[in-house]
Amino acid sequence: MAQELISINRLIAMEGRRYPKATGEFSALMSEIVLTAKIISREVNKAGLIDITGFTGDVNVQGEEVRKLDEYANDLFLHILKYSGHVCAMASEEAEELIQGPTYTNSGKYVVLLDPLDGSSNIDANVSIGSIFAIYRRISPSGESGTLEDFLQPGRNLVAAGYVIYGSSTMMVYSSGQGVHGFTFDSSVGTFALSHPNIKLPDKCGIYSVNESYWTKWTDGVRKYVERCKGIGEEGLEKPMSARYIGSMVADFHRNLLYGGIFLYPGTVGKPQGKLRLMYEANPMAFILENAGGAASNGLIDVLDITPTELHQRTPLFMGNKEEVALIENYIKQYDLQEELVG
Ligand code: P6P
Repeated sequence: MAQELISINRLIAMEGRRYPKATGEFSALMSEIVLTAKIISREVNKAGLIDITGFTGDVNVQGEEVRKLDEYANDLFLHILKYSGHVCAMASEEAEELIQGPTYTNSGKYVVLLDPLDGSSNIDANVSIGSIFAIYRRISPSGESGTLEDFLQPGRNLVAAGYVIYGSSTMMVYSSGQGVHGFTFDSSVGTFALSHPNIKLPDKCGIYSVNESYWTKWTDGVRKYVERCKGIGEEGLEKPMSARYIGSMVADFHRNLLYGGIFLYPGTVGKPQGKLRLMYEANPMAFILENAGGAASNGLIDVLDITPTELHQRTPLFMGNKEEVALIENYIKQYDLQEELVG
């Protein structure tokens, strides 16, 4: 008998039935995100064939040159979600300010934060890239526009988070706090089919992912930990970990989630908060990891416990196997007295 095809929409509906008061609005919101992912997947997969790669000539809030595909992905996410009626406001890596919808969307129960196309510097090299989303329940009164306070919630409050990886196949990995599930896009039927139910981070951590070109700018604690991974010094592992770094966080994260590994983007002497953004990169990935049995830290505390103060704030990020994250925190406590270097 053919294996039962469980679509992401069906799994989300199944999860929703566990909540007697569920109105179906969350499921409908997720359907809009799924639709957006399908369209972006189509465009990413033909990007080399049409003039949609390369730069637009614009610069985003991060001061990064915007590529045509990430502008396309941003515009599409915002357009589809803006008019869905389920979202009272949105935030995006590509936009300085909050994005509000038309008045009728002021009754939307949720807010969504987006990294519409993470790793976009890799687009022209045909390297896997991804979209990241994070969903909070609004805290401002229904009927009014969404506010900044709706967004500046600790990651612990997330209702759901997920990412889409546009690679050899397109996958969506998602959690609403009831496990982590992976869906592979089957273009022949136009649906994301459940392919990786209830993903759990493997116990063995055989991979470390970090851009070692920043070695000289790290703190001593971070260097000591990476030396351990490389099998260097008294505390070096007898069997060093494998070094794997794609430079596209969604791709590095996805590989480590399935194979077991530790991802580091530390702060540096010049940039103690590092590069990655808390609200729409670190928090959603931390939420997924904790639901898969892993951990994510800024070097001092769990990422999900950070109280946000700014929409685009950055954070040092150490995420993967719990034991490895705890070890990094211990190295930082032991060697790095200057707390400002670790966020
Ligand atoms: P670096 C891509 O630009 C990104 O935001 C993440 O996807 C990735 O992990 C990181 O930056 C790579 O940064 O400094 O190592 O090139």
